[in-house]
Amino acid sequence: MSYKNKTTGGFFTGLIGIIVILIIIIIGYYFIKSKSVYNDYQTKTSEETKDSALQTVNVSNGTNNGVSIGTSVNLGITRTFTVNYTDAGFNPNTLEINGGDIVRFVNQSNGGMDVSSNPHPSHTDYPAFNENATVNAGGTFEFTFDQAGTWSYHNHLRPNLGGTITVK
Ligand SMILES: [Cu+2]
Repeated sequence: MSYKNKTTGGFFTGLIGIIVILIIIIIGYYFIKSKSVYNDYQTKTSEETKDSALQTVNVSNGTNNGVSIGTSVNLGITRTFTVNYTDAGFNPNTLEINGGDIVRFVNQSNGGMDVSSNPHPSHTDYPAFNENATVNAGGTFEFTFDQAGTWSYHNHLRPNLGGTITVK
């Protein structure tokens, strides 16, 4: 009697065990599937957010500055360097900057300052950089360096005083 019950019990226990395992597998399958769908959704959503954020930046820069999108992106990291010009010369004498950076030449000398690219007197190395004007003591001249290269310059009024700007 006890032998027969054991056999029956063993059979049903085995069957229930198999059903339980199948249910676990099915639940597990749907759990993993729903998780990957959720991850896809998360990735897609964050990409869309990034896209719209980028568009917002471009549009506002384009509106504010009236310049192309490519240029407006650079404006975010544009730096301004100051070079002081005294009766002793330009300080710092050499400067390394990135394309798009601005250099502000400040005239702290007792005379005029006319920043010009080398060579003197033709100023042909980087004509766009030529100040083509004279600022007196206290005046400033700013230039945005867009062209990569090593640009030497001088004060056209005192050609022996100069410096070099390297644009990466
Ligand atoms: Cu010159």
